[in-house]
Amino acid sequence: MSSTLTTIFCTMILFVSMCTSPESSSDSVVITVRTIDKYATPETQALFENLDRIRKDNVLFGHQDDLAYGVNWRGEAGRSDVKDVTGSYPAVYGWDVGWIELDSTMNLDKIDFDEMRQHIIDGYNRGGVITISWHLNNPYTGSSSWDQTPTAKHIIPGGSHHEIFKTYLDRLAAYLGSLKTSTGTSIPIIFRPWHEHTGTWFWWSIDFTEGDEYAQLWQFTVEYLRDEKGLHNLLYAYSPSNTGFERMWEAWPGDDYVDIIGYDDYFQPKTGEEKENDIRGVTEKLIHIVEESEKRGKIPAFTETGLEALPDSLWHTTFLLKAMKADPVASRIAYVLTWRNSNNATDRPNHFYAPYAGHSSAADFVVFRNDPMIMFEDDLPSMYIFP
Ligand code: BMA
Repeated sequence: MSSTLTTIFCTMILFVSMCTSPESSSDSVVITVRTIDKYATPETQALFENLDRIRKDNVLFGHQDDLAYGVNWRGEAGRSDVKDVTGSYPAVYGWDVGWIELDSTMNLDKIDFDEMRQHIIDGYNRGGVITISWHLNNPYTGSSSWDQTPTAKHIIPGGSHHEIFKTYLDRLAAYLGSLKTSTGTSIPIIFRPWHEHTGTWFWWSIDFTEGDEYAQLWQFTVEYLRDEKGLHNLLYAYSPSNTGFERMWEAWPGDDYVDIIGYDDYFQPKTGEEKENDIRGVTEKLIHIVEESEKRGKIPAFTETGLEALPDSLWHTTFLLKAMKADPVASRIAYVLTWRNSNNATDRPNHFYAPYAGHSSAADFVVFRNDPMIMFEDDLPSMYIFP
């Protein structure tokens, strides 16, 4: 397609009569497509626009694996540690599809994929936002995500293991495509692949790639899922780590391949000036994320964070909220996601990031939840109808 035609095509407009506001003078409103997928479903585009609108005043709170298990329970319908403490589910639900590439029935943290699908449908039906990460195994060595063998060059187009990698993407695509409501609506997903690549622990780290191999891996993933597999329910989130944060643009896949820009950052318990230094570090990084996102027409987010086991019982207000509120630019992120509450009996003990009922940080978490800037699920407007 010629570049002029592409430009015309890419500024395609949608006429969405069902979204007409009472003030509209005609039956239709005109909406410019701002997602990288020009064929993104109306619900997916609405999610993008709503996140962009809401972030000016609010930050959505999210939690990983929230509905599947908590510190002291597993597989109880309707339960959530976050809801036990605050009365509301989180506004954002994080899930991980690691092992879907192996055709496994459960993910790497032992969540059955059929159950995960039902949790995703339930969260969406209640108005929540869904984000999915992918701790996939290494298609070159067969080892886990934490393998450090240089691999990208073997799986991008032309690489010896490209076809194997494509089977991984086929299985991923089948699952992402199966996330639909009972009436057949594809559930919009913030898909966050190849995360923390500025760190050194995953096989897709930029430390184990050369030249533009990481960008090629990202671009191929988007093009395969979107253009080859025809998935139009995805927003793509880019999330480097705090480690190597200054290298986040080295491997940038390009503005045409990313909808959401964030970063992942975890903390140690600290007090006094050391704690204040960490807070300043977060605020500065969020400012960078917000400024770059706004410049590029993207949505900024704090894609993963947490203090493991919350030994600082005031962490949510005196660290997380403080860091986001310390600067008006930093506070313009759309959401913050804290990591999972691993089950004490069946999984990793003391590996949790949200308070559970009875934990010493529960009271502070309620104060955090009641802050006017923070949104939980019961604060959300309709995220899937155009604003
Ligand atoms: C990590 C830990 C692991 C888990 C992985 C994927 O940060 O929580 O226990 O397997 O995420 O969810």
